Amino acid sequence: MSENKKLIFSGIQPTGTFTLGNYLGAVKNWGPLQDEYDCVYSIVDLHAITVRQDPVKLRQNSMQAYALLQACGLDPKKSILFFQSHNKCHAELSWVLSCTTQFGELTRMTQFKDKSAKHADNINAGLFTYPVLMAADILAYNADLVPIGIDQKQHLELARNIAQRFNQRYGEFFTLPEPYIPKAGAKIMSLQEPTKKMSKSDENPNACILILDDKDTIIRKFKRAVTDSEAEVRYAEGKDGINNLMTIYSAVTGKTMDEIEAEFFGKGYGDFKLAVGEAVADHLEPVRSEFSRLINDKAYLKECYVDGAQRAERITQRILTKVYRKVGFVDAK
Ligand code: ATP
Ligand code: LTN
Repeated sequence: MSENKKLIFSGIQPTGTFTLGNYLGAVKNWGPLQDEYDCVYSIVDLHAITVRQDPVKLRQNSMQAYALLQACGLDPKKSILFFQSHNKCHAELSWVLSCTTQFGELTRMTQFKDKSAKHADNINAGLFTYPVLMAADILAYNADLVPIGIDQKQHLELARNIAQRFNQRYGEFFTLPEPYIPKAGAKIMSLQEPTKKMSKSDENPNACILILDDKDTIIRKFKRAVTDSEAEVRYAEGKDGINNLMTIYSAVTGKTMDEIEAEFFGKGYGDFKLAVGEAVADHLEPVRSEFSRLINDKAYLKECYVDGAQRAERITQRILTKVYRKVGFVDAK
């Protein structure tokens, strides 16, 4: 890590295969940042257990997510790629920060409201304090920028508030992190209910494209995507399904909305859906083939994540030691 480059931190939960939403809203944008910034990317397994996870599946999903990061263009030599649970500083800092976070702030988090409605039989304390751990992830590195989809903006604002409050109480210390939200693809919607965000944990398999789906599956899911009763490929209010498909097509082809409208002028939704399906499948093909190569090389992956965790801990231990001193704990050494 260099002194003069800005630092980026982001994380993704190992709660299942990444969706096209995770990819376009987050992971796809992480690779191109690697040259300009010092980047730290984490598989946030501590966050994943805020909803019930089967231990065997969690371990599989975690290895899959780690391989997927690399398949999506992240280079373990350029960036730090690691599992959150392998660096103890995240959980330790989280405790300190939880003591500068107010109950009222956490009750306002929309993700907490959504997830506690969805998992009414398991509204655990971790689900409630989830955003404090996320703040710790970011502040443990004094990160400058945090690339995320739009749904995480509220959590990032909370992280800034926590940092500010800590700085007021103990003296200037934490950098206030800025969100980095992509212009196209910051919120990809469900293919079945286009007013809801596409999510890994959606029960309806037709609602989301998984980045490891094969070409036929991708095309079939797009064919079934919910649209409207018109037949015009046009970006407009009330056309949530079509707007979403146009956003996806634009994000994978680089075409503007005007260009897309011109390309499909006079054609029906069937042609458009097929074109979106083919463009997405072709775009994801290199990710899929790189993933199948990597996932079979467990020894290599282990080498990468062990090294990643050591490098991550080296940064955060220095910061955590200073935090402990500021708070008033007696030096351990
Ligand atoms: P879960 O369904 O398990 O809560 P998720 O699919 O929402 O998970 P996360 O691991 O919480 O995914 O998010 C990883 C990153 O992907 C975050 O930066 C988040 O903002 C982004 N992201 C998630 N869903 C979408 C989406 N539909 N569109 C754009 N970005 C998204
Ligand atoms: N809460 C995020 C995942 C996450 C994260 C982070 C993102 C955990 N820690 C730190 C950015 C920075 C989510 O996507 N649900």
